[in-house]
Amino acid sequence: MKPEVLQLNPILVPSINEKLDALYTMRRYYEQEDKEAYIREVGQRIRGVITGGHTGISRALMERLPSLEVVAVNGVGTDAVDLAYARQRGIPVTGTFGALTEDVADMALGLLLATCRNLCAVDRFVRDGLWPEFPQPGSIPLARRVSGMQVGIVGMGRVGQAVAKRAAAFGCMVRYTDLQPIAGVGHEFIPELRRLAEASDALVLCAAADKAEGIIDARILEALGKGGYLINIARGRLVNESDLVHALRSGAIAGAGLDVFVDEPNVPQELFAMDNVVLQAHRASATVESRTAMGEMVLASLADALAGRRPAMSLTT
Ligand code: 8YV
Repeated sequence: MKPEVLQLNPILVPSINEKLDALYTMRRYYEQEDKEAYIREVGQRIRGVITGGHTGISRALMERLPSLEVVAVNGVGTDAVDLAYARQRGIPVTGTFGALTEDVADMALGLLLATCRNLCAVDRFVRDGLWPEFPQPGSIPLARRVSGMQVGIVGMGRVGQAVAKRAAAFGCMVRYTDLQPIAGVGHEFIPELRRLAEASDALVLCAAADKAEGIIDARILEALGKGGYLINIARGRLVNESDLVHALRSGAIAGAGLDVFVDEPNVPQELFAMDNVVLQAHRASATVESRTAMGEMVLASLADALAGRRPAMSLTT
């Protein structure tokens, strides 16, 4: 009998789904109308869970899966999983570490460029047929140069380092903060986030959310200043969103490029009318290449755990 695996989020790569279906009895939770009844029906037999980084799994749901042997997160953020509880039960919680680094860093640079150079606002201006109507050069405000900016990276893990590499290639001066200096990183380490914000034209958030919830608030945005930009490709809850809306509205910062939000898929409505804000829908790892590599890592984690081996990407065992 094939092991039963509960899948909390869809995977968009057909080859990965084919492999999952060949190896396991897939229980696609996200397709169920009555999730409660579904867990009553299949919960006892579930040996593996696949979930997304943002979705994670609640402790309450894990408690209803007595045969659970592995939680494979199809992502790198494990902040939505109760790791201490998993550890207590001896359940490996795995991530897809390294699989999405380059794409997430590309998105950070894409958002920085799009925000500073007004790419989306000007795209709308052209599409809406406004250029012939307002052909004067002054109809579109001048943009902000990205090359040579002072870039502050918050969280110098794999993604932070990949962002640093790209920013340096644009001639940017890179500084960073983290819980401690990161070995092998040559950029200047600034322990206090506020000082980093003061020294930066753009802050790029690359930190895990579990130890950093709400760290970007009015005080930090004020330190970033009127000419400053905030880029977030990590987690929405790193930011106090109402402080951010207020800072953008009052001109306390110059703009923001955001891929992630506190209450996805709900985005603060106030941002929709702001041309100095570029919005994405949690898309940083959403390439065929990353999602295929991530899916392969999920498959490897399930295979190891269900064969009684410790998965290489386990954080809890
Ligand atoms: C993914 C993420 O969108 O890696 C993470 O933690 O949030 C994202 O890259 C998500 O995990 C896909 O399911």
